[in-house]
Amino acid sequence: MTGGAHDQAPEPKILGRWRSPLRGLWLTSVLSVLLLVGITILFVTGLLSYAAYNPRLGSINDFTPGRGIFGFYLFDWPTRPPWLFRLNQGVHVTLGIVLIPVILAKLWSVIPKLFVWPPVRTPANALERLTLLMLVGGVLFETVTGVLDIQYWYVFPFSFYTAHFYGAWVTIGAFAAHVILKLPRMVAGLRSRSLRRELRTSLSGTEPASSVEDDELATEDASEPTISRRGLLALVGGSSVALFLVTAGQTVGGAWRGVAVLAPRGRDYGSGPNDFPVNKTASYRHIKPSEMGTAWRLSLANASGVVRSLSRDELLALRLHTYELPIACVEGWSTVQSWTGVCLADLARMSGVTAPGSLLVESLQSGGEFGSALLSHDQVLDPSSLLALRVNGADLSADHGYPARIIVPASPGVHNTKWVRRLTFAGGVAR
Ligand SMILES: Nc1nc2c(c(=O)[nH]1)N[C@H]1C(S)=C(S)[C@@H](COP(=O)(O)O)O[C@H]1N2
Ligand SMILES: [Mo]
Repeated sequence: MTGGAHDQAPEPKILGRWRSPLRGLWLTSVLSVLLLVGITILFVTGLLSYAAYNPRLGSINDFTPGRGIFGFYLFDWPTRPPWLFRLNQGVHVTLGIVLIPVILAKLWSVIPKLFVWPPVRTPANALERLTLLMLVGGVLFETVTGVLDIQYWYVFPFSFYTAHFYGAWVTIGAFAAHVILKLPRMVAGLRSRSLRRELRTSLSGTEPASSVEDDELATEDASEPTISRRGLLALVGGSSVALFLVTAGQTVGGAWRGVAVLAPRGRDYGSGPNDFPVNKTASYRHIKPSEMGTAWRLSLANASGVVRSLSRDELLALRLHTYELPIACVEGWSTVQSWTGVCLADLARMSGVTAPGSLLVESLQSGGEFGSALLSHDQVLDPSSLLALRVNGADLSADHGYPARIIVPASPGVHNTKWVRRLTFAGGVAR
């Protein structure tokens, strides 16, 4: 052992005055367990969300540069059950929001440790500090970009998808290292006090952490408590519940939608069959009324070019099907509606393709995001995948994609392209 470097290391000092008697290993450990479970779920649902875009089909679906090995787990996103993406994304977005008070409380509980001076004392300690920096920075970055995105404040000078994706991998790498380093202490921390007893202890009975917890997280010269541990946990839990109540309505729907005040597209849209959230309106996407009028034609194409051109009336004369299917936006809101239209599989057949592969959907939209999408072979062949013409018994409204839009079960909202102009089916062509 060459303990030299360690022996000469100066005693670490804490900058600033943090004297809460609640701060200690037990409190930090309780908050850590919540984050251990929560962040793991966020990571898994986040990866699934990325897979749901079917990025392997081509750069139209995903423009993340150099995805490389980070795409190792990708698979063809299924079409069943139809609520799969709705559930995944509802959990991802709602949980991300609900965890914000827990993250803040956790940072509060360890803040003296973040301001230890000198910041780096030994090589091992330097590594620990680096993972900590990546973890705290990563969690804050993912939370801030996520919240800004679902509030439609696209203020970042970079692509949200790319940034949130790489941010997630940085965060999870640091998270894994942190868990490996701290798990034994977390378990010890949880054992240092009884949760049941703390939940029965009021302010007058609250003793400083340093009396029980043998750890540098506890303050030596602690001040008198102004809140009990139970009070602090209630404050954090209460904030999380409040956030849940004002967000979850955008996924759960029904009467809840009215209280989803934090969900910008979760509220009411007047009345009538087209009364459900609109992501981007026709005018926002510069779709001219003349383009959606009687001159509109749907082009059916295969590898050798356009083979058929159909008016809306001709489409309405084909065999129509009606299904209850969700639109589930990546930003967390979702809604189930009753769609009527032509099966994509029937249109594939009409395009002359014998064994349909993928499908390129193009809309009237020129420029901006989500004007086109690539659907997989399974998505084309699912019997309830539709080119929808009507919703809830009425014609689609202009904002919901008139004259025709895509509705594919379990797919992310971005792939439910509105104002469709051309469908190009890949696959063998009968001669
Ligand atoms: N052409 C086009 N289609 C589009 C979009 C778009 O911006 N342009 N937005 C997509 C997104 S992100 C979602 S969530 C759904 C929302 O459909 P809605 O506005 O009818 O509710 O439409 C999808 N279809
Ligand atoms: Mo969306």
